[in-house]
Amino acid sequence: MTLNGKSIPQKNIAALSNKNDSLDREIINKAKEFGASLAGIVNIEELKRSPSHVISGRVPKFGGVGTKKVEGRKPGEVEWRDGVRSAVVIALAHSQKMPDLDWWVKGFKGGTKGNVQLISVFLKLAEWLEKDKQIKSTKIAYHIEHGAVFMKDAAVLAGLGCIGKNNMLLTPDFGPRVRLRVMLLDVDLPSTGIMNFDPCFDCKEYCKRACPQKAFDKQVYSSKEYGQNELPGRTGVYSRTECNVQMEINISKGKIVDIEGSDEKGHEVRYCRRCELACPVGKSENILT
Ligand code: B12
Repeated sequence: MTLNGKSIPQKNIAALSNKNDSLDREIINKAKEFGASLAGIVNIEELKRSPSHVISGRVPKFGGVGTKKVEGRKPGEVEWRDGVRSAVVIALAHSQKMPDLDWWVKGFKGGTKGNVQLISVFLKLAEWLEKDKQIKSTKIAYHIEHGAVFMKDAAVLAGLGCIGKNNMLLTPDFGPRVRLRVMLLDVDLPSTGIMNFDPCFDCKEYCKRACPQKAFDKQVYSSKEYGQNELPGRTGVYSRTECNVQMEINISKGKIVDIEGSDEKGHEVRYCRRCELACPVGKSENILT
């Protein structure tokens, strides 16, 4: 195990954690105490080898919603920082009963109310890690071009759930109705581990049928072409270009609203969640379409 790039003597590793709890458990419990619905740990070397990180530089370039133009950075290419060994992945439940958690407001710091909550969990966790455990953490962005990692892969390796046929992270308790955030650590922890969970196995694929743009109707990527079996939509049937058409429609239907906690106004967008809300996995609040 290393800390701040230096290896720590075995006896000090024990001192980092409580008598009865391993360090990873302690971090996970703290993240939940600070407001995360789910939390886990992913090892960075493992994350680098995960499907999205391996494929992202090879799939056709995408400059749609969820990407940023940054000088000197290729779209969708992750930049790995030195000294980073593991990461904490957290999820916040975005229940259908609280749709405003997901509404994106241009001009509102954090973008959505849900994201503000995720950021606040990491602010508290970073402080606790530094003070109580002398562990350095690095808060990272949402957009890959601003320094993020592919969060769904991180969440799967951290044991939060699996990738469903709707191409989203599915969790046992909340289905796909969660939003994610990742914070990097300089301590070398193992991944919490992949969960044995596949609710899509014999599902009637409500998600795919719910898509207004038929984004799951064609084979877009193949294992033969990309040399890996874990593809967008699991088998390569998810088209982000088609999905993005719907996102652009949602943007065009956005409206000007007051920004909470300020005198400013912003443009509010309610992005499509049809493939997500149609999923029967998780709590009983779902709509089956
Ligand atoms: C860019 C982006 C978009 C773009 C492009 C999406 C894309 N998939 O290419 C657009 C605008 C279209 C989009 C749409 C949506 N997005 Co988006 N998006 C992102 C962003 C910033 C990067 C995603 C990306 O580029 N992936 C790379 C592409 C190449 O891979 P992929 O299509 O995801 O497919 C990979 C996985 O399926 C994986 N995989 C498949 N099987 C397996 C098995 C294992 C074991 C593992 C480890 C991995 C794995 O491998 C595939 C690659 O080969 C992330 C945030 C982040 N930093 O990660 C949010 C994110 C993925 N989006 C999210 C959401 C919620 C949405 C939408 C529902 C819109 C909305 N209301 O917010 C839709 C859902 C689309 C869908 N069904 O996938 C959430 C997903 C939460 C969840 N529960 O999964 C994220 C994580 C953001 C967040 N705040 O939490 N998004």
